[in-house]
Amino acid sequence: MARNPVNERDSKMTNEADFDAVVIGAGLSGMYQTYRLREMGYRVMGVEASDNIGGVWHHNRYPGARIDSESEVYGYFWNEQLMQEFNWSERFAGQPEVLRYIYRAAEIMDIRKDYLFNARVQRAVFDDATNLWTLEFQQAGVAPLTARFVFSALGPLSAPQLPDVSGIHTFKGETYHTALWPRDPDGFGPAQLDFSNQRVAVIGLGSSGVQVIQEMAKQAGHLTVFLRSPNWCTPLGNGPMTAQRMGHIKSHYSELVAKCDASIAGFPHEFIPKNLFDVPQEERDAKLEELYHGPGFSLWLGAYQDVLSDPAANKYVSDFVARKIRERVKDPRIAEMLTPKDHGFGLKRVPLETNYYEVYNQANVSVVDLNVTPITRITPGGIQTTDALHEFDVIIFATGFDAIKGSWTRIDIRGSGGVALKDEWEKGVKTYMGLQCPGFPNFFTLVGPQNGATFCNIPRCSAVVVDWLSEMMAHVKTSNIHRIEPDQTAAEDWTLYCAKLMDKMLLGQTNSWFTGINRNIKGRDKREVLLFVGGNPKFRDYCDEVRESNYKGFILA
Ligand code: NA7
Repeated sequence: MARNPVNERDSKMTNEADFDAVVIGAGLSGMYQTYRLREMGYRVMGVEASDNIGGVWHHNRYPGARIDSESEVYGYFWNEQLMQEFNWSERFAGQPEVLRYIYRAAEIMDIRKDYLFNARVQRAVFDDATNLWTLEFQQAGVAPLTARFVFSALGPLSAPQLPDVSGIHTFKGETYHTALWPRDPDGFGPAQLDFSNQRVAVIGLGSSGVQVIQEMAKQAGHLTVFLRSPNWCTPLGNGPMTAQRMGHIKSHYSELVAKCDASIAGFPHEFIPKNLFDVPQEERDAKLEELYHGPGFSLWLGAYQDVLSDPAANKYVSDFVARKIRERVKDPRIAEMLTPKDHGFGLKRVPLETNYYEVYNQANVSVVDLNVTPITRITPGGIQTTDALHEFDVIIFATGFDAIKGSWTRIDIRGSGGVALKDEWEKGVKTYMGLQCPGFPNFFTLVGPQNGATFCNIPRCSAVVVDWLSEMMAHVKTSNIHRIEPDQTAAEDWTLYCAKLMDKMLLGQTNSWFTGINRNIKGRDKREVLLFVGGNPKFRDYCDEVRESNYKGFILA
């Protein structure tokens, strides 16, 4: 049952704010934050743009969508009941199963009643006189509300981005964006669409593109892949989750949690504490082979410690994966097209795949190299490139997101003195711990730019953030604090720290959504410091230090 803000407001007329806190977003982070605040006795309300919970798993229902982290480490480690009760059916769960897990988690937290759905925040304005935020919504029927604290759990990958190509609306066939896929009205997955005998185009070769291509190659009459920047993809290693394996996981959860917590990115993979060239060639080649066939991010996050920082070690692994591509793709011309030239292995998000490269050996699959013949426009019949009109029934845009910043900059957020967050971020993102921006009191970003959870297994690492913020909110309650904002210098130092960490990594010198580059958005052609790449343990240590020093760097009043 959704909440009715009008009634809530009427019943709270004597209070200065409608709510103590409002949480924006009903994804995994937002739901947990709402739950924690409610359990602490705060008057909290969750607001969600969509009509249901689940965040990215509610929207990204394209065929083939699944997690790239081991099922058992994707979720709420804090919820013992859920950990012991839920049985995953695959080692890397598909989107419908992840959403089913989220529904069960919501049931356990009894969280739906705390949310107002179909309420997309359009504007959030801070009032210096009262230290309150007013939220206004896009939907005309949703009344504005006021709250002292805003927890924005918007998700770093939730603002879908179409390609900057003219004519999209003139296309007479069907168009889909992977992150806005039609839903099965009665189930957890996608709507039942029939692609057999259809001529299908896919634009985009990120994680979503790779997953949807694998599936469309099975379903479509003919599939044409429009390739601009291929990625280094490695095998997912999926398979059924046996009852025996699930039982073993359940009886060893504490070890698993400890393993994830000790790792850089919250996954059960750890870098080998040796440099690649310090290991004899035969041994390292055997290790790379083993990791390539290992589950999940084994090769990306479990290889030698210098692979993502030393150019020679990185080239060695890139050459290894390039050989794999050549072995798996029969046509050497296509293998060459699918081999990245603009970045080394692991310097952009590594898509995980299942028979992806073999798809290009199928008779019903062809490739258009946009680096040779770019798209000029979309026409009623299909996609026009510089040399031909390619005709289609369906175009799938796997073109990603306005990543990390976009979910926030698409809302008109006005801080102290009416300053717009968007304008501030255009000058350069500056945050303290990726949790607050100077000039935006009482406004928290949960998995936002420069936060420890953003370059991490998000459900695991965002829970760290939620727990920490909740402890801070306990302090707020006992100390009667009305205003929290970061000190300018603390934010400058944090941003500099993030930049220094990023500089040590080769991915900081690579154009990707990790570094704020988006070729479809004007002005997004310069690299930015959007990630904290120091790793989960370092972030947690920093959080502990700040809490123990009475929240140094924050101004509490
Ligand atoms: P990504 O990783 O941002 O991938 C988007 C892809 O779309 C990428 O290959 C882009 O190529 C391509 N793209 C975007 N615009 C165009 C145009 N105009 N023409 C051709 N190709 C284009 O998004 P995903 O949804 O796959 O994944 C995002 C994250 O979600 C993923 O890492 C997981 O964590 C979940 P480009 O690189 O711009 O040349």
